[in-house]
Parts: sequence; C-alpha cells; structure tokens
Amino acid sequence: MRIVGTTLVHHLLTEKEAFAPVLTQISLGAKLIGRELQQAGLVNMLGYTGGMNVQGEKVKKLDLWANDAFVEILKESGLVCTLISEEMDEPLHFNDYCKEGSYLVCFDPIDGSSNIDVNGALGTIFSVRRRRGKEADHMRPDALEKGTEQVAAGYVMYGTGTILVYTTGRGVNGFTLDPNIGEFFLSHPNIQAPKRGKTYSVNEGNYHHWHPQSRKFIDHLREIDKASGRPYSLRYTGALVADFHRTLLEGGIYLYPADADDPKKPTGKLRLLYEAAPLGFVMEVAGGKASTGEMRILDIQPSSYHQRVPLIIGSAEDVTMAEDFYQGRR
Ligand code: AFP
Repeated sequence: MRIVGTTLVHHLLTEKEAFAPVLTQISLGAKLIGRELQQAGLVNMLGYTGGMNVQGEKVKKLDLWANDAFVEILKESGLVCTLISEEMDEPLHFNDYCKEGSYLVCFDPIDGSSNIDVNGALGTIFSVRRRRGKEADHMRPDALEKGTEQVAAGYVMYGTGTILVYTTGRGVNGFTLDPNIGEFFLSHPNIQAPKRGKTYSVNEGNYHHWHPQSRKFIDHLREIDKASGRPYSLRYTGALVADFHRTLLEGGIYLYPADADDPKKPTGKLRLLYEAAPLGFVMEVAGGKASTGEMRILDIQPSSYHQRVPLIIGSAEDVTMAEDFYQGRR
C-alpha cells in the first residue's frame, strides 16, 4: 500500500509532454480560485462588477479575478502564446512567447457564476492547443481548429473539495486537492464513463422554447417504463462542470439544447472553444460521446472565438439515443 500517492505533478511528468508545465500552472490557478471561493464571502468577492462580458452576461467579481489570475499564471509558464477566455472579448497574445512550440489555452475561468453568491458548485474549464502558425502574424486562427486538434483538456470542480480532471488523449484521470499541503493527488485513475446512466441534466424551464425533437427526447426520458430503465432522474445544478462530473462518473446525459425562439440563444448557451470542446474531449476519451444532436462536437469547424453550440454530452448509449430523436430515427 503506497504511503504518499501519486501527485498531479508526478503524473504529468509521466506523460512526457512538453505542455506539462501549462497544466501545472492551470493547477496553480485552481488552488488559488479554490482558496478565494472559501473566503469569497469574507473578502468582498461576491456580487457583480457592474460590467458585462462578450456574452452580454453580467460579470461577477470572481469571474474577473479568476480570469486575471489565469492570465498572469499562464503567461509565467513561458509556453503560452494566446489565451481565449469567456471573460475577454478578443484573444490575448503574449508576443514574446508566440513562437514555434508554444500553445494556446481556451478557458472559462469560472463556470456556474450564478452559483457564486449561493455557495453552489463552480468550475473552471480549459483546453490546450498547439500554435501551428509559422507566420509572425500570430493572429492566424490556430484556435479556430476543430476540437480534435486539442492536445489536452479538462476541468476543475470547486465543490465539497477541489478536484482536477484532465486528459491528453491517453486516459482520463482525476486529482483531489489536499488543502493541507496544497497538492493534487490521484483519486480517480482512468475514469470510464458508464455506457448508460439513470440521470439527465437540463434546464426544463426552457422546455417551451425548445425545438420539437428536444421536447420529444426529454418526454421519452420522463415516461414510466421500468423495462427500459425510465423515468430517468433529473439532476441540474446550474453549473455545467458539476453536472458533467456526475455524468462522467455515474453515467447519464447533460443537455443544453438550441433555443427555438430566443434570439440570444439560437444555437444554445454553451460556448464551443472553452466549454463544449474540452469537455467533449474528456468525455470521448472516457468512452462517452459529445454531440450537437446532429454532429460530433469535436468535428465542428469553429467560425468564431465565442461561438455557441447545442451540447448533448454523456454516456455513449444515452447520447446515441438522443441523436436518434434529433435525427428523426425515433
Ligand atoms: P453561468 O456561468 O452564467 O452561471 O452559466 C453557467 C452555464 O454556462 C453552465 O455552467 C450551466 O449548466 C448553464 O449555464 C446554466 O444555464 P441556465 O441557467 O440557462 O440553465
């Protein structure tokens, strides 16, 4: 029986990837945000800044603080040339580091902001891509490549504890923070998503805004049919990362469908580059699926940095069932 356990830093070393320091820096950001969340009520980090982000959403103080912390930390890695964040209208380039072998990081610093003031679960989502542009003009849209180009992705969940889950394509591993020594220890080795689950996560308050196929699928999950394991149970926390983490570990499905009549959410609410694509990479490596209902999330060719997509993600059989409804086979 091991005495110490495997730390995140050690696990990253075994991956033998040049971008390991980028993930180590992200874990530092996770520790800092976790600490701030523990004290948010004490250090006046609650509430709104009064500003709006590119999504037209009111910005919480912690959103901005977390974004600034990640900018500082990732610049220090010396390996990151471009950052794309939910909290920044345009990509941020570190010109000194825009060279061969550098990386782009797309991230949502605080996912689930509406939970900040009510002590709810929150998360951070991150995606690492290689800078491919050779030109001096680093505006080359390296980030606007399909999700299949990600070299690493993952998330941090700030709940009863702080857990960091990531993949480089070779397995999905979860690390739990020991706050007493400030180290992440391997707690969930080689996570495999169950092929099918018993829960679904969706904001049913939007039911009458959905396209008919979304309503038909959710109606199907709610029907009573013991032989096919229905009804599913509804679990919805308001934080994608929390619902995703449960779905990854226990199976089931999370959906944020397109909205049929809200001009602000014609393609759903969630963003491709720093929400759907990184979580889609994690879910697929764990044996699950991530889809818009019509196509694989990782195959989408992004057209803009803050592009939104419908997201249906979770156990392979559950997402396939959803696609059967969305594509008219049921
Ligand atoms: P916020 O970060 O603005 O709270 O949005 C969280 C989120 O992007 C995702 O984490 C949730 O699953 C989803 O939106 C909740 O959206 P609704 O409040 O529209 O259900």
